[in-house]
Amino acid sequence: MNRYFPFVNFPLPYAYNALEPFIDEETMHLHHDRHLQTYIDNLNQIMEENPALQKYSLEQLICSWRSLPCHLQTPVRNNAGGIFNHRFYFESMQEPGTPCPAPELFREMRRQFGTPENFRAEFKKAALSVFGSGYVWLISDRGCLKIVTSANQNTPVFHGGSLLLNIDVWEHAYYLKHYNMRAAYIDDWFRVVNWNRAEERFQMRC
Ligand code: MN3
Repeated sequence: MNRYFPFVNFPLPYAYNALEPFIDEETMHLHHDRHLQTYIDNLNQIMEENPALQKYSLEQLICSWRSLPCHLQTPVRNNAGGIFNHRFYFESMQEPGTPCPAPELFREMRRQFGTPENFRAEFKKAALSVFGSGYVWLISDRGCLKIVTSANQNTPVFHGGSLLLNIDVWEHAYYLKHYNMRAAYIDDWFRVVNWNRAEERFQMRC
């Protein structure tokens, strides 16, 4: 992923219809080509108008938005987070049925949650608990798995490889196919999770 200005909307790592029938092609077009593109366009415009920001990476902008001038804090946080969170979300999915071994992550999951099914239930509960728009994340805090939520386009403060997985629960992520049934979307999302990608992140953790 490109981490510095100018930010580019790279193609998805799979076809738009690759996640069918769980996540539909039209949603993927709108989500990637319009929603993510808007965050990229907005952040590029902010960076063009404020060249002093151009030396910062996307991650640095997300971690240090509080140190920016007041009028830039919210737009930088929203748009930098919108890019990072969406890239992370799209990279965390794959064509259903693709083998995706994650032995270390599942071993830790069993240790902490008992079974993968218990983990899924906890994660789903958290995803249903997000009021309005936001994300749910699986993070590794010094090797300890935690489920955390974030509002809007906020990104949990992270250190290196500690973010493992996220689900976008903004309505635009599921409304065309699942209408207002977020629970059905969460169940379908579990069918397309790229656990192998989460395992790679888990092994890179700090
Ligand atoms: Mn989204």
